[in-house]
Amino acid sequence: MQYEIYKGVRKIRSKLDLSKTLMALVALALPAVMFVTAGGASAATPWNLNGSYEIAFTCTSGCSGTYTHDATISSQDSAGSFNIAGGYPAGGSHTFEWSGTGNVSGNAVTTSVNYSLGADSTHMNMAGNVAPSGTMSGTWTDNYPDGIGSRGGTWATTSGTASTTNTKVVTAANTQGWVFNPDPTNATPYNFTENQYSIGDGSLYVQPIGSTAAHKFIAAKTLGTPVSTFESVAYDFLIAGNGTVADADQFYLNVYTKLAGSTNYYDCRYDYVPATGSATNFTTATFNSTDAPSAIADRPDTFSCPATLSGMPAGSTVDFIALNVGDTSASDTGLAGYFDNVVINAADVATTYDFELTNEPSSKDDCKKHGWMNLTDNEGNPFKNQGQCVSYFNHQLHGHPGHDHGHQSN
Ligand SMILES: [Ca+2]
Repeated sequence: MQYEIYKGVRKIRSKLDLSKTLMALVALALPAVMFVTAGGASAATPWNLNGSYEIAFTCTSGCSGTYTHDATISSQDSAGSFNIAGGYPAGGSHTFEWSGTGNVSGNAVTTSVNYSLGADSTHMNMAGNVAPSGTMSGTWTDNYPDGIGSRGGTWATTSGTASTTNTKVVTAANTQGWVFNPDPTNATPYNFTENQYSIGDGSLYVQPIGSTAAHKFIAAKTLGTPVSTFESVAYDFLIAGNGTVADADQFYLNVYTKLAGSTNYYDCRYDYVPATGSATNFTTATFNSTDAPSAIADRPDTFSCPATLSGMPAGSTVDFIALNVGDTSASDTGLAGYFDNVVINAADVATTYDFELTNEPSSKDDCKKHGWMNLTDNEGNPFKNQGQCVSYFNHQLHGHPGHDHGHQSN
């Protein structure tokens, strides 16, 4: 399993490298400012690693076993450099501790730390990658014991995820371009809720599907992104209602593509179906443009769809994506579920869509520069203007220290 994740990351890396080469070629024909973006040595990354993690270190050379450490990453700067400190056992009274620095560039992560407790004189290096969902994994080496040994193995985060530097909060008041139930004739009711979440403190709840076979749920997002820069889609889902783990395949993704200049609804539709899911915890489904899809919808015309999304000809675009619950069969009746943390990776930018019941201002400044348009009160209601947003912050949040901020129920 770990190998599969790593292999997936490697696929993304090679795709990134290819797109950078393409960007460099394009840059030759563009003004000099483009060279700075494409050829600069700066460590552009879509990821913000600051946060708390648990990391499982598996020893494969010079030792054996898996040891889960806790770790805190802080102070990531614009060059991608950060501080990292951790220890073993995770969450307990440490018998081993280490600290040092690291860097994230693109999806690549490196760290260099020294032990300060339990393994004096030991230095450890880690190298790995951030997966589209924000989990991280890679390999490590150290010089235990006494600074002269040689050990190594693999590591993977088991708790905590990197966030993207570009997170959009999706609420009923501001859907950030998402369209829910675009076809009203087969719609299934939904609502935003704080009963479950994988990031933030809310998610989107798809209510139990009705007994009409055509009923299902669709969440669509228009993209218009060139296929050549499209890398991956990841999303978290939780099976609910009368669903079981066998219903993971009912929480699937469609990617609708168009050929250059096409006036068709779509030319090739790539379908991606999760292999596993859970009715107790959120499961992350990740699909890369180079992955073989579960199915391809090919129009009955002279163009034959390539085997993978990434194989679409130059000039093709990803017109939109759709997250689904249900396959319009009678067996969908009673199936429900949750979505959260949709991460779309394109053109080296990862955008996180965080589904939430509310998106309250945390300062007066949040309301300014049209910020109020993205925000809500503690019931998810939008503001009418900047003044109402500022007033809400002053009176409902800031002025009443004991007031319920909407994150707990009274
Ligand atoms: Ca959320």
